[in-house]
Amino acid sequence: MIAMSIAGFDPSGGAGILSDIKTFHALGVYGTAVITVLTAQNPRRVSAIQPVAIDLIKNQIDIIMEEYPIEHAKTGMLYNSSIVELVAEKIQEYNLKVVVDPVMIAGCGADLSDQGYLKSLKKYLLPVASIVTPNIDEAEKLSGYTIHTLDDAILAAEKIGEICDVVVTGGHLKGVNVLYNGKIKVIKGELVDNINTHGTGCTFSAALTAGLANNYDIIKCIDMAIEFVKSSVMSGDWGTLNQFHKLKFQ
Ligand code: PXL
Repeated sequence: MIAMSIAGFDPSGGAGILSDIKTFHALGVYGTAVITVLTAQNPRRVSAIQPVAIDLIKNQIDIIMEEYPIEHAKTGMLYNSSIVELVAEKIQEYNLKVVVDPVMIAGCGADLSDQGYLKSLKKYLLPVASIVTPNIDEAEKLSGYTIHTLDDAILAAEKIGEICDVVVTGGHLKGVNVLYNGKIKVIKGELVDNINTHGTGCTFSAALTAGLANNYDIIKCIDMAIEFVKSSVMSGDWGTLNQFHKLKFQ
């Protein structure tokens, strides 16, 4: 199995493309990596963001697709509307099945997107996505609804589901995840009392992508992603995730 992550670089290794590749690797999927943005950060703060030139992002995708039979990809931090539009075009050009992690704000509170990003995400990327994986804050922004309760999350999932399938992830909703893929399914997770949560969104969406690359059905993929994130948080060190644990799809 092989997959592609199109995402930003977090040198701490907890989030972004390093986290995606570690997750693919732990789940037996060969990971290729297209870097969209360089950042300088640790789990406590982000000190710099430098988008990669559009032509270089385009080149990375094209040269990988020239050689590898990739059908499944995930997107992470895309930062601005030009990158979102390019990635949406490439997804269509190569007919990729894509999990979109609609990264907006880092766990430490830093803004990870530029003006116009949210609008482009809804207009160009979600319509070509297989599934989008917002947390509660991102689901509020994508749906325009405020979310306090499970019922609110269900309404938001239905609203986002007008564009593409969606799983609203439950880190901020007592661990409950809400899938909408034509109908609602509430999938229970469990919150772990631990500080190693930097990059849980990236890890969840990468694990989901690994499951889809293995052709598992969406419910099994979500169950596996929930379990993988839980064990990643539990085995984390350095305030970030540590994926040197053995959890395989079976
Ligand atoms: O967790 C969201 C995220 C995604 N991608 C990159 C990040 C972060 C959070 O810090 O740095 C590159």
